This record gives sequence, C-alpha cells and structure tokens, in this order.
Amino acid sequence: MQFKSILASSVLAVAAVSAQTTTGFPANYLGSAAVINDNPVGTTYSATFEGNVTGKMTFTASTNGTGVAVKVDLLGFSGATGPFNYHVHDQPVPADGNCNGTLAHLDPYQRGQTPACDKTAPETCEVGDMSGKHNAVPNTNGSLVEFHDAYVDNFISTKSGIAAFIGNRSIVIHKAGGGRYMCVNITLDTSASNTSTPVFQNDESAASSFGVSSALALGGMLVAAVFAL
Ligand SMILES: [Cu+2]
Repeated sequence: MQFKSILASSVLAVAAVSAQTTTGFPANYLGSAAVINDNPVGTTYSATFEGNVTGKMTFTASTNGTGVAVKVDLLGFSGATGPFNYHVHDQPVPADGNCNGTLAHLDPYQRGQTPACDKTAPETCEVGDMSGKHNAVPNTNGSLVEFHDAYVDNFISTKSGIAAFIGNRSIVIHKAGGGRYMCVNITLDTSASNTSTPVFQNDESAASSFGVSSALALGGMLVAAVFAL
C-alpha cells in the first residue's frame, strides 16, 4: 500500500517535470536537444569577420568528441548599439551578401524564440542560439568593443550530415532590437594555426603573440624543408 503510493507520487513527479520543460513552447517542439558525443576529433570550423567587426570564431570538437569548444575573438561594433546577440543561422550567406538570406536560427527541435532561452537549461534553447546559451557581446554605447569568450557547447556539432552540424551554415550578429548587423559563413578551417588567438592592432601583447606564431611558422617550414630532403 505504502509502496504503491510512493510509486504513484514518483510517476506524478516525473510527469510534472516533463510538463514543466515543454510549457510555453510551440506545439510542434520536439523536446530537449541531444548532446552530440561523436564530433570528429581534430576538426575545426571557423567564421572570419572582416568589416564592422573583425576577428574570428572557431569551433573545435572536444578532445573526447563530446561537445564543441567555441572561441570568440572579435573587435569592432563602433557606432552600433548592443547588446549584440549572435546565432548560427540555417543557411550560408548568399552571393549578394544579404544577411536575410541566411534564413532563421539553426533550430532542428523547432522550439522557436519564445520563451527566451534559459542559460540554465541550454538543451531547451535553439541549437543555434549561441548568445542565449552563453554570452552576448555587451553594449558599450557605440564605442569600440574587443570581445573574447570561450566555452564548450554540447549541442552544436562539427559532424557533417546531422541536423546540429554547423558547417556550411553562417553566424549572424544582431544589433539591439534584432536587426542583422553582420553575417559570415562557417567553413572548415584547414589552417595549422587555428588554435592561436587572433592579434589585434590595439593589443599590447600583439608583438609577443606575433613573435611566437612567427617562430612556430618558421619552425614548421624548417621541419617541412627537412622532410622534403
Ligand atoms: Cu540570428
């Protein structure tokens, strides 16, 4: 008798939790995003910014294949009003550069933008809602912003052929209010130095960072030369 009542209350508790996670979402919401645990180790995708914003975002599979390490190094945003949200959008940037051509956020579970993403439950956010799950670029009233961030996201993927794959899609940065500020493609990064921090002109560490990467590049060329012999 007592056992039955405990069982019944457990079932009710489970039902309450599952109802709570879907309340307020669209009727066709498919539920929490899957953690991707077979990202191809050693693969990096990147998005390079050259315009109102310069810099790079890199997306590298974690060493155990679970999750993708994201590194964000951006400089710019002068004269624009933030905070600046950014997302993985479904389509690449079209040839004419019109950011509207990237269509909507990457959202394979059809959860939509309402309710807003809850950082404490990132599995319930749109897969492509990077600033919602992590951090937006802050507003600094139109002055130059240098923004650096690094995090692991378990729901995007560098594995080609699955819905969570970010390759051959795009990153769109939005101004306050949602207008599309900049968009760039996410492509396979084959450069050997894709783990180094991009160097900005106003960065005091520029000289030493450049020195190290130059030395590494020179070392690489020497090694290549030896192998060529
Ligand atoms: Cu967006």
